[in-house]
Amino acid sequence: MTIARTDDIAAQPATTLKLYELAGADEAVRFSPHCWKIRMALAHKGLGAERVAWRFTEKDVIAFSGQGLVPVLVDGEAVVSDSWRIAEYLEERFPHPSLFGGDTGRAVARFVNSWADGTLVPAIAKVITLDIHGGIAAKDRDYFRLSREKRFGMSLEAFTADIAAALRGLRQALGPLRFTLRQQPFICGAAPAYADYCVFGMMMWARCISPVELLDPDDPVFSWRDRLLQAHGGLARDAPRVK
Ligand SMILES: N[C@@H](CCC(=O)N[C@@H](CS)C(=O)NCC(=O)O)C(=O)O
Repeated sequence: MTIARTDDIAAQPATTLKLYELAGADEAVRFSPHCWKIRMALAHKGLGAERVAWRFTEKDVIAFSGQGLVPVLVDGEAVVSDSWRIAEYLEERFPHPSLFGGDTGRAVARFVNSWADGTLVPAIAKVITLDIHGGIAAKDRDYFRLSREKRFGMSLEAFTADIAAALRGLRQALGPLRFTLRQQPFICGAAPAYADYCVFGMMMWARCISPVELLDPDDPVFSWRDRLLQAHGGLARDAPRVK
């Protein structure tokens, strides 16, 4: 199956989709895990979108969405925020190929999304938070430091003080995924779908903004990540990373 790349707008059916994505100091570096879920979902459906770079402190730019986080998807008159809600919107508006494979698949994908957000985000944050601080626009740095130090209850430096221990914790947390991928190439079976993108978004978060390698090359999760890096014409493989 050939699926056009999200950023290859010329190859896409005419749509009015616009996706607001978190960008680093280099606006080509789009590192948000939740935005990556949607980039992969759009590619899965062969949809193009105008990708708008957005910075943490540009709350006014997305105020029209009624909240302050990205991704935000605009489809004509429709404005949708929150990656899970955007995935559901895309599934309804552009049913084929499916992101979920029906109601049961949607329910399981919701669990995988919650696991990624609830377990993997904090585990990876312990590895890459200082790299995020270094890779974002200068105007975002104070906001990022203050908001995250409040969230973590300690300085960014203290939070990321033991990266080796954080990597061990992450690799342990990936156990259920590792066991699954010993039996099948993707979380969703023979081919990737939204549950894969929920977890892969986490991997792209680190890959785009940090030089730290999260995975051991012998890990089945490493090979799975590699398959997704190549998917949809290498969209993720070719994505700009912080220098
Ligand atoms: N549950 C939301 C989370 C979105 C989210 O946390 N987005 C981050 C970027 S990864 C953001 O916009 N942060 C802005 C801020 O912290 O002010 C989703 O799945 O879309």
